[in-house]
Order: sequence, then C-alpha cells, then structure tokens
Amino acid sequence: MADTVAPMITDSVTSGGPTTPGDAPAPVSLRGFLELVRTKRKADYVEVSRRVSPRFETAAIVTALEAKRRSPILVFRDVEGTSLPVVTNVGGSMGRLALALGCSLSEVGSRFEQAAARRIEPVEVAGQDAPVHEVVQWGEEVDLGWLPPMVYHADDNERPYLTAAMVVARDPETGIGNLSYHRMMILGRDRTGIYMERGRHLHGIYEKHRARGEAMPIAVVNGLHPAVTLGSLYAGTAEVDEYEIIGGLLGRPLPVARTVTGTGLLVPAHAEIVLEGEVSVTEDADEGPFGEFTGYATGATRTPVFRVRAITHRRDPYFQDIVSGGMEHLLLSMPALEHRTLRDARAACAGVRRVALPAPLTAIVSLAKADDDEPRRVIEALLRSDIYAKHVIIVDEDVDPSDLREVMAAMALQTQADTKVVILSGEQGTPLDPSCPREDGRSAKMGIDATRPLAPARPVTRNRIPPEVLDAVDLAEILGRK
Ligand SMILES: Cc1cc2nc3c(=O)[nH]c(=O)nc-3n(C[C@H](O)[C@H](O)[C@H](O)COP(=O)(O)O)c2cc1C
Ligand SMILES: [Mn+2]
Repeated sequence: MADTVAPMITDSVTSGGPTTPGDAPAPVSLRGFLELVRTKRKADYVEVSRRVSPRFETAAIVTALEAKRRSPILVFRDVEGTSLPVVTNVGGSMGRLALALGCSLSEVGSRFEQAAARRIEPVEVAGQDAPVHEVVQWGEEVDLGWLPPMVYHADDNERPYLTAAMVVARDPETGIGNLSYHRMMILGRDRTGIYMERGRHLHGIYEKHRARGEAMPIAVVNGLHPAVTLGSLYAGTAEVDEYEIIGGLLGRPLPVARTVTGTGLLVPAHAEIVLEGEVSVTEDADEGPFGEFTGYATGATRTPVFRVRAITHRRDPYFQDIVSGGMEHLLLSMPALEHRTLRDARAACAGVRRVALPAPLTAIVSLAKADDDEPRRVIEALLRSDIYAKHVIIVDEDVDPSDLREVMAAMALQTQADTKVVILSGEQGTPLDPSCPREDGRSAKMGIDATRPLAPARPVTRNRIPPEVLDAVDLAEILGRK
C-alpha cells in the first residue's frame, strides 16, 4: 500500500504526523499539504524561482508537462504583476488526491461513500484564532489587482480569472450551507463575474435571493487542502451541507470561522485568502469566453456581478490556481461524479456494478440485469439526474466499463439501434457543451443499451472450447519441450 498515509495531515510536517489521543488535531491546510508533498514525494513538487508570466505561461508549463505525462505541483515564486506566490496543479494526480484523503488509490471511491454515510459538522473557532483572519482589508483597501492576473488560453477573455474559487453560500429559506467551485472573472478593483450553471445548488440559491430582491452573500475561498476541495465538490442533495462531507472525509470536524462582514457564513479557518461580499440580483456583466474542462470555450455570456466588501488572508499567503481544462480540473470532480453516478444508478437498479467516466459528459455503467427493461431505467434515471450526464452506455457485468474496446464491441454486437437507443430532447444539460445549441443548456441526451437480451431472438452462443479439452492441453509436449 505504497499510496497510503495516515489521514491526519498536518500544517507542518515537523509538528508531527498522526496525532495521538489528547493532542490538538493538526490543521488541514494548503501549506500543510505542500510541506507533506515536498518532503514525502519530492518528484511531485517543483519550485520555479525564475520570473514567469501569469498570461499563458504558467498554463503552458502545466500543459507541456502533461504532454510528457508529468503532473507535479508547481510553486511559482516570481510571477509578473503580483507579489504573491502562485501554486498550481495541487490536485493534478489521483495519487496526490489519495494522499490528501489518507487512503490508497483504489479506496478513494469508498472514502466518499463512508463520508456521505458518516457526516461530521464543522467546528467554529473564534475569529482571532483563525489564521485566515490574520490580515483583514476593508472597503477602500480592497483591491483585486493584488491577485495574480491569471489568463490561460489564447481565445479567452483578456481579463484575469480566479479558478480555485470555493464559494460558500446559504439557502435563504432552509438556512442550509452550500459549497461549490465557480470560475470568477475579475472585472475591476472590487468586482468579479460568477458563472453558475443551471441545475446546480448555488444557482438555485441565487434564484431564491432574486425572487426576494436581496443580494446573495457569499465568501470565496482560495488556498485549500485538497481534501477540503474534494468534499466541497460532493454532489448530493441541497439538504447536505458539504462541510459535513469534508468532516466525514477527514474523520473529524473541519475548523471554520465566521466571516468578518457579519454574513454568518463560515470559512475554513486555515484557508489562505477569502473574498467576502455579495452577488447582485440586479447587476450583470459580460463574462467569457473561457476555455473549460471540455477543452472548448463556448462564447461570452452574462453573469451576475460579485461585489467584494472585504479581503481576509493569512500572513504571506499563497495564491492557489487551477489551470482550466488541465488534468487537475478534470480530476478534482471525478470522485464526486463517480460517487453520484453510482448512487443514482443503484437507486434505479440494484444490479448496477461499476461506472466509468471516460470522457466529458459520458458515463458507462455495468449492470447485472434482472430483466431487459432495467438498462432503460438506469439510462433515464441518469440522464435526468445530472446536467453532466449527456451520454449513458449500459453494458453487461462481464464487460469492463473502463475498457473502451470492450465497450465499443458490446455496442456493436449487442445493440439494435432502433430499439435499444434512448433519445431525450430538451433535457437540462450544459451550455459548456460545444454542441449545445442553446444558451440555457437545454440539450438532447442519449442512452445506449449495449447489454445482451436475456432471451436472444435467434440462437446465440459465445465461442467456447470444451473446458475439459482446453485443460488437458499439454503445451510442453506440443512444443517438443518434454
Ligand atoms: C475547478 C472547478 C471549476 C468549476 N467551475 C464551475 C463554474 O464556473 N460554474 C459552475 O456552475 N460549476 C463549476 N464547477 C462545478 C461545481 O463546482 C460542482 O458541480 C459542484 O459540486 C456544484 O455544487 P452545488 O450543486 O452544491 O452547488 C467547477 C468545478 C471545478 C472542480
Ligand atoms: Mn450543494
């Protein structure tokens, strides 16, 4: 189990590994994780001291490394246009995500299931004890020009973006908290855009504020331990506050502090930087184009404006970055999406075995079906459960869903397209899909039942040599080695 470490990740490795009973638990922080990787996985940690440009160059370095199948954490110490060090690609390998969760690679999926079953509420610490409140800038002191002006792709909007932006919000009716990541385009000294997909909880929370005519208070958190990021991306119902999933993943409550602007929102006490403010329900702005996880940008759109009232940060903060469309961008969502797909597919049919998500918007599910109607039930449940479920393929349990050759063979050899392909029109998908014709993300979706019929229309058997004859073959004798 070379990929296993103890789940307690410390702020500083020298302060000790796993805590013993009675010790104060060690903080869960970006800098703690960087120190862990720097000391325990040297090949995964690269410091760049030469001056680099935040405009295309850091993205180019990550892209060039990925082309060579390398995906280390990069710490850029000297970035043009900012005094902050820029850390990118923290979650750029599955091995590091497993390290962050303190489990082996194969256990990442089950860790999500355990966390969902054993949620742990966060614990509030006093503001003065929260490192993220070491420095507070208010009102006129707020200047987003302080942040590194990151630009990734040639055809993106010229304005810089925050990509590692975890948004904390609260449902105004239920009072339940919500965490999710959102791209934010910097518009000026104290304003950004915020991109919220229809069908996601934050969008629903925003719509409730709009109906009331009240701005939506949020806190935008940058610089987090990857276990916090992974938990925040958990895809459950709106009744689940993702902080409790993070607690479940860590096996103990995450320390949080109240925002300094009196919104009552909670932010991770050991985060690097927090922007506090509110999203307008009356003011919007042009946002994008922005190259996305799909590998495409789909034009400019209008998004509401986020106005920043205060910035809080640790002393000498790191700025965390995620290269949009890079490996990290895809990997961070993977545990949550796999968990969601498996859960929703199993709710439709108990015989669901495994899922694979080999490409954007695509899910492959293996199923031990009890009747010939079950694949269609799984297909419809998944296509309707998530905006990112656009194509669903169901294979038999003896097909490996992650082996695309096997999946394509099943599609060719087990499907009759006029009866076993499901097509839905006008479902909620995503406008980030370059084929989606509509701004609102309404989209066609497709499911393919590539399972064998339980009773074939004509006699069908699989090629099979009688096992007793195969077993009796003596190859040494045949090849003359006896
Ligand atoms: C790096 C990154 C950037 C993301 N950017 C956006 C975004 O701009 N807009 C969006 O709606 N979702 C974005 N997502 C996906 C959501 O954060 C994710 O689906 C989340 O689980 C939604 O949670 P919610 O339904 O609780 O609000 C992003 C995810 C990642 C990992
Ligand atoms: Mn949510």
